[in-house]
Amino acid sequence: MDAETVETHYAKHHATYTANLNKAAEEAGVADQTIEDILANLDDVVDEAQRTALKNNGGGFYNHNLFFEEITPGGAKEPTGELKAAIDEAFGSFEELKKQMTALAIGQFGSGWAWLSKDAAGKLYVSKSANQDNPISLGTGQTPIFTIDVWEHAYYLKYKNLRASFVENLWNLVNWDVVAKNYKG
Ligand code: MN3
Repeated sequence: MDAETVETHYAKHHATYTANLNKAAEEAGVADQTIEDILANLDDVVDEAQRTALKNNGGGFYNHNLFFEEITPGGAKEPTGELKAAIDEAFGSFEELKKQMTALAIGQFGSGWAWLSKDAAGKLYVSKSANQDNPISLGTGQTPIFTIDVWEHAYYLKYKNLRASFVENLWNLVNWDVVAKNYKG
């Protein structure tokens, strides 16, 4: 991943979502809640414009936190320990997880995300979502532990229209110690 993409994505896009989330949370009276609680309880926000602002900017904040943390340099280059066991149980192998999640990421029509998530029992699932939606705001009962951003701003400066090349390369950047920490979370 090139420096200009990361700089624009983190310091501009992510910063804007964060600022707009803070504003929306103040307006909706939920600024004292965790981001997970805000996204899980969007239905409690009666005002539709406030609810939409929280969903989109709260999702943008949460999703990008996960994304940028998981590509922290260093760490294990592939899943180990309990996480590896859970991946093998759910998908058969790490290669099969990569295959399924890559297909979801490439197949997401328009802007969105691909997800690896866990349920309360630690079982793993893959999914995709549009816009800044995520498994929490969609009410799936799952908690994301790894994600792939397939908005064009995540790859267009370097990869142009080649989303598949970006997704294939992203697997090389993942710090699996961070994902393992998210899994234990
Ligand atoms: Mn993004």
